[in-house]
Amino acid sequence: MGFTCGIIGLPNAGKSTIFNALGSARAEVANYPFCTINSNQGIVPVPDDRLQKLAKILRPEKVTPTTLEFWDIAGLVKGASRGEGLGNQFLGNIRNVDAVAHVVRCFEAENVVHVYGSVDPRRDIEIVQTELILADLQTVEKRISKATHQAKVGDKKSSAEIPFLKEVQTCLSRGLPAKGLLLPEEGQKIIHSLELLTGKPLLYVANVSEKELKERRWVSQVEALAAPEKAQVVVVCGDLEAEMAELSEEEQAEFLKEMGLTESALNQLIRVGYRLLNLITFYTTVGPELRAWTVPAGTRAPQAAGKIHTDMERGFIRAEVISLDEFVNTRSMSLAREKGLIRVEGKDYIIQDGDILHIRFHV
Ligand SMILES: Nc1nc2c(ncn2[C@@H]2O[C@H](COP(=O)(O)OP(=O)(O)O)[C@@H](O)[C@H]2O)c(=O)[nH]1
Ligand SMILES: [Mg+2]
Repeated sequence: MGFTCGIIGLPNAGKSTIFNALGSARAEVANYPFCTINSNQGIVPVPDDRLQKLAKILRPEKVTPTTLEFWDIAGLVKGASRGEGLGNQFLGNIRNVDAVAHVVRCFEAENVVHVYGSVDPRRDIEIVQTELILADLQTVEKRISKATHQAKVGDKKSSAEIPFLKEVQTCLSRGLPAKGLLLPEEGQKIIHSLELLTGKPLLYVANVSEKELKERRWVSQVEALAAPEKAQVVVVCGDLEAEMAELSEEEQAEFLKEMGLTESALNQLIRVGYRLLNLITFYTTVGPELRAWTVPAGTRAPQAAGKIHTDMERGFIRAEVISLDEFVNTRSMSLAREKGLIRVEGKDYIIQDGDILHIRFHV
């Protein structure tokens, strides 16, 4: 199962430009190509300093990073929640992603029309958010009427749901996203089952010109709107990143140095997107391959083993675990073993970010 981040925003915000340029973000993870599933779905390697550190010590034949999938979701305009433009297709696609990257236009360009006439991040964000909220309101209201009907014929579960649903309805009618709502676990579960668009983790991508990169006139507007939602803002210079995508790896590094940057904004976007999903990374070093794997925080050892191979979950015996930091300090597995740094963990062990695992299993 892959984790997906949907790129949304108004037309001509630079979504496709950023999506296409994501292919160049492989700079830090050599030899792992951007893989296009189709024109608007692509898989990118997640930049990972720790993996590079491990590779330097272990010198494996092959290094495989973990990946994140991006979707370039087209078609949001005012009225999308009522099916305007590509509204229905848009809503269907965004329902299927795990997190959302909202691209906001913060660049002026005479040759690129703005559907609403001018650069105005505040207005643009509001338009997009309003459509998402309206779509969610429809979802909740449908569920309320269904639950009310079932409660009338004596369904206790449905009548218990109604107060929570009403709370979500009130929140959305006030123009607020569902994810800000604090409900008890029972309520959270109901919300989760509704798959609300405004319940998904979200980050903003401010697509800027080189001029705006220095001035931050519009970026500061995006930041001001993001702050109360505790959402991250990644500043990307879309056309610059697209130019960079054409360069070789060495040229890219040189280019970044000239700009006074340490990494491409797209790498940052991938990193932030990954963090947003509440995922952790563990590593395996079996045979010639060093590999990073992704699981949701809170995953237990057998299920993590199941990511590698279903047989490993079924026949799970135990996991031998060392944290990446401890391994990097010792620099050798056999030395780590001698020092007793490798722990033996059972099926209830919860995987920690940065664990290096060796799974023992029956075949
Ligand atoms: N000047 C400038 N143009 C950009 C930038 N990002 C995208 N564009 C241009 O804006 C137009 C629309 O971009 P596109 O990525 O197709 O927007 P989308 O509709 O959101 O997918 C294209 O002609 C891009 O070349 C940018 O940062 N600066
Ligand atoms: Mg596009």
